[in-house]
Amino acid sequence: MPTEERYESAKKIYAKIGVDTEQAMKELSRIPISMHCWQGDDVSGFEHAGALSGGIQATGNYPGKAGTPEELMEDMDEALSLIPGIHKINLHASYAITENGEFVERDKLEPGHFRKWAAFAKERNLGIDFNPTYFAHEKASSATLSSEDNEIRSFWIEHGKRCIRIAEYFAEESGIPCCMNIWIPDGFKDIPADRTAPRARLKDSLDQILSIPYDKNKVLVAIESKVFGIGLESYTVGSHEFYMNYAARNNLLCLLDNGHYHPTESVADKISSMLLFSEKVALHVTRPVRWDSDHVVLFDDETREIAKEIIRNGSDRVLLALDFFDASINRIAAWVIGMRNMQKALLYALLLPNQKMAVLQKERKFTELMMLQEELKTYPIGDVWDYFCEINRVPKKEDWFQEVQRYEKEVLCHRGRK
Ligand code: RNT
Ligand code: ZN
Repeated sequence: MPTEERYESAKKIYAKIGVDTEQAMKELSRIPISMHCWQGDDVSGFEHAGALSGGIQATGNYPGKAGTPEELMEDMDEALSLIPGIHKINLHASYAITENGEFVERDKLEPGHFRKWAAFAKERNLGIDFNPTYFAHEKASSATLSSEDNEIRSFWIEHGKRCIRIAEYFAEESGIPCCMNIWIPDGFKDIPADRTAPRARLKDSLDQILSIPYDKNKVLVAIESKVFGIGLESYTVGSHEFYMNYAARNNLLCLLDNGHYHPTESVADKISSMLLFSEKVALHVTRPVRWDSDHVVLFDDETREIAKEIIRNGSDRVLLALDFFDASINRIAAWVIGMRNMQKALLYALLLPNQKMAVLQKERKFTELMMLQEELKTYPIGDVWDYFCEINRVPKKEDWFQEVQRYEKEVLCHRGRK
């Protein structure tokens, strides 16, 4: 049956429970997802100075990894051509594009080093999000913004300030606000003797970074907490409580990464509380398998639950980004699968009779609520999704994979192993 016919039939089925599929698709196409550049090269960046560090790890060595700005941009284009809608790209400071590839220290970075990225985004109508890079650097081997060494701490404070300038430049060039997210790996492998001093130093470092004047409508500063990292299992300076309080006091965005909490904690559950006290919240959607493993985002319960909260609380109040890095499979497919799954989860949430279910809860009709929630799982979302892909002129179902296979054969395989 043609896609349109299947869609028309699905439309009727949803209409029966009071769900408008047209409205759902309209809203879905208005939700930008920030696609992280670092899935394209296993978080390597272009400095070629050191290995990944900071307690995070990309595993696998699937051939064809992007090694240059041109290759990474080409790969991002390939991925974006298979994802419906208009999105944003998410960059790290370690992806600066310098003159002849010369090394520029992180405390010397300037907007000019990101001119090519700004042009790339502008040509494609994409917004840009940005992250200072506080890892994979010799000065990050022990600590960064919480360092007891004043010279090291100043270096990283200066990096943060420079990144605010770059974020502002991105916002000006693209005409779209830039979310600048600060994440640092600082912590201890074993039980600390003093939990307060490093946090006090981090607090002071953030105060200093944020003391520079910048346009708060253009740069939305976010701070990302974590529970632990590899080799940093016992204590993380930038914990959830630290940043939640810092963000509330200083009117910044709290960024919740669903790999950064204890395994049975639900980030979906946190969103409503955050939004009762802040105008907006930022997310890194990932898939933690037993630990903060950063697997590709699936169309699974956790992602759907997060999507429901985004839709129910207002998608314009959530800054949505993905954060995973799988080097064991085709990296472009990883992007496409993760992005499309996030969109499917959002569509799933948009196709729920949310008002009706809230009333059932209010009336404490829990049997009916459970029944309905379960029946809704087998409603024809796939027919709406295929139609959404069709009207957005991207391949439907698994059809996009042929293109990734062609690209792998004709482009990736000629890059050699890096
Ligand atoms: C690390 C954080 C952080 C990074 C990226 C590369 O645990 O999740 O967001 O993944 O900045
Ligand atoms: Zn993250």
